[in-house]
Amino acid sequence: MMGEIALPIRLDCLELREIKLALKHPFETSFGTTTNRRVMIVTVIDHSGAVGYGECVAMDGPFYNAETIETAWIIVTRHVATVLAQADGITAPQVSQLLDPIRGNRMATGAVEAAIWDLEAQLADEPLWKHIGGERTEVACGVSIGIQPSVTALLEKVAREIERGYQRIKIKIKPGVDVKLVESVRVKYPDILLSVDANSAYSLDRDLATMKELDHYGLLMIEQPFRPGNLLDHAKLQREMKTSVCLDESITSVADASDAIELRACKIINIKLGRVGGFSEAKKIQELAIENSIPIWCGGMLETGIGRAHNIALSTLPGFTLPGDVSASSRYWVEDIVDPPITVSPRGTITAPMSSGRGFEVNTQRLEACTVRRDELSFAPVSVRS
Ligand code: OSB
Ligand code: MG
Repeated sequence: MMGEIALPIRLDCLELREIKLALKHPFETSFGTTTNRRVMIVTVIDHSGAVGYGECVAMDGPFYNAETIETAWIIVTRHVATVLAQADGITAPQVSQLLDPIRGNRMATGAVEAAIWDLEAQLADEPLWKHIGGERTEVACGVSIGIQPSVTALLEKVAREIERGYQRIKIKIKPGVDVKLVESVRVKYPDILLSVDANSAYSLDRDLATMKELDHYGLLMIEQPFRPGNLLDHAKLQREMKTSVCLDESITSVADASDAIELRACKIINIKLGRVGGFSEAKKIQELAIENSIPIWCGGMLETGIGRAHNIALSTLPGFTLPGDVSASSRYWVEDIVDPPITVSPRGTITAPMSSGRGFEVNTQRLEACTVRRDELSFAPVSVRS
């Protein structure tokens, strides 16, 4: 914060809501298809009435990682709230330390942490991206394209995203739906930055031959081929491949990143704010990656504008040199819950906002309209409750 010492934030209340938004198109990965996105939104409100927003990226089922929107709801209402109620004033950098005794459940704790950073940036009257130490004013954008019903459908999608200026195309793969897709995209586009994401669907024993075939297409990276705990197999694979292995699901903390780097299990790291528990942990991974010359990029989880705004802030940090899965609201939503929606320039970039906090206003009417469940946790002493 430009050398200033942040005043402790005194939280008045924390509001949780579940919203339900229909995706424009179903999004298929190796672990399933998402048609409606159920999202837990966290609102933190301080004594002055300032409001910070966070988005929990946990999905409907425990198939990307172990968390779900239900587990996140319980963790926040039962455990995060207890910790916050006991804290007598907090600063954003302290939140991850305070929540550290909560094992795992980082998407739950990370949503609250990010909301408090947003709130603190507003109180400091500076953009969130500057508040976390970001430097880049323009963020490079890539797209993640779900598994398509046919090669023709995939090629059409790829063509459209390239026309829009996106700087990197990532396609989802799963066993049996992989080499042919990559080959057809590569033949048509010999020079684009192209990568694949397997979401843990392969194994070294069974699929080394397929991995070696994928190695012939000049891919920028192959993201998370094996199961999250399987660092050793990723290291064995990386030894056999020219293509960089990138880890997503395997990296839940700076300790995981450190192990992966030491084992040479990857050459690239995808940092997702929610998966690692918020900005403080994400920054630790970012710093470690820079020390070890590991390129990093910001991953996405089909976020609404709130999560997207946080991802944009994260992407402004040094070291985020590869295009992220940070794309326009309109790729997923007919109408986003931020106003104006997030847009991408014809160069495939997003400009970091100059207004204070997350920089994208939440459309509260729209938010209300898609809310299906809510809870409010008050931290104010009983005597001042209205
Ligand atoms: O592995 O990066 C992933 C979406 C849901 C769950 C996991 C992943 C993804 C994506 C979409 O690839 C990225 C985006 O939000 O655009
Ligand atoms: Mg991924």
